[in-house]
Amino acid sequence: MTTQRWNDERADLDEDWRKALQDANLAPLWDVLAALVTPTPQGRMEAAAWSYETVRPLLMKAGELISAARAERRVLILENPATPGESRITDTLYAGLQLILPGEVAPAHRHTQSALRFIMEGSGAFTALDGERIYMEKYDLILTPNWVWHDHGNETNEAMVWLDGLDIPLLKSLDASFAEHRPDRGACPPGRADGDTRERWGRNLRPVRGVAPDRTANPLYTYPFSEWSRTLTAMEASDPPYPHEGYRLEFRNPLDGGAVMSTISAFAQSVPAGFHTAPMRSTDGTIFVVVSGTGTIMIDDREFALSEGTVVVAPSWSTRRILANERLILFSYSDRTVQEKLNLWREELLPAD
Ligand code: 1HN
Repeated sequence: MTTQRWNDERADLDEDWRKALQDANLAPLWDVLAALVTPTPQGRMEAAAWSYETVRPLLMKAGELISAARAERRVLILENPATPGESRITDTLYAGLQLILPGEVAPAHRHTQSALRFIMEGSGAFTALDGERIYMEKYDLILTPNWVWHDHGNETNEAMVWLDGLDIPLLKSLDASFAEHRPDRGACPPGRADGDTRERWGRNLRPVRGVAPDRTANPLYTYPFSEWSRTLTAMEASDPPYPHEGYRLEFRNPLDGGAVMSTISAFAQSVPAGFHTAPMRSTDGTIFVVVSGTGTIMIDDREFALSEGTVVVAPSWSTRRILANERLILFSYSDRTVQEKLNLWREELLPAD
């Protein structure tokens, strides 16, 4: 019989050796391997929801307490309840609600984080991208791809609120954050004519000459609700709802047909009144915003009420089902494009129960 030279206890109990490992910045893999390489995603993120009626008065109070100029951006961060203080709603994404009051300017800056804005309230304030003003209407999607100068202004007489979606936690984990501010702390000087990029890129045309052929960064910054909602309506008129999603569209980059930005995918969706979607899950933790309608989303064993302005986060690999009482229109965003580029994205369509 061979002598057993190893036993688990010795590795666990040899305290001097354990201490020497620590001092040398070493650690045994076998202690942690099972937790590192899990058979399925075992993230720490929780499903959560924020109703607009809860958030709005707290945001308006922030409007009394601090100016947009002083705050740089007057935003309440939607924090995943599992990770307070980490400015993340999923492992890779950030969400916040931003308020800009009449007469205010949020000064220009640029950064390597990519941002989207989804307008929740108000009409006619603008975000300027490299000095080009883009006027905002409710439920428009507006992009700020990385390293584009941007400032916001409100020359109307009503408050304007939008959801900011950024890839902040992803860039933090890559440690690839750079940012610059205008020395005068003001807005960018006027650039292209107001709305110019939409005129150029929003009509399914591209110039034959004058744009480098290897350019793939999305030149289109705006996806107005008045247009994207019509595509959903057209689909509803002639196609049956898809069992797992109702009707779902991806906002796309007109140059390559891909995701709107290099790190964030964005979607529009509708679920007809009375429809229950079949359960599904995917590896892209997703943030949903209710545009209109009422219903319920079930995420694993939890249930959240949906009404206009509700924001919900469904973590990676959580099973989700949507029940529409009245026809629901939803906006959503996730890191799906990142996972697809890395050959990591998976989904599972489960049978209706
Ligand atoms: C940012 O640039 C904006 O431009 C909003 O409105 C929120 C959160 C973190 C980092 C940059 C904006 C942000 C942000």
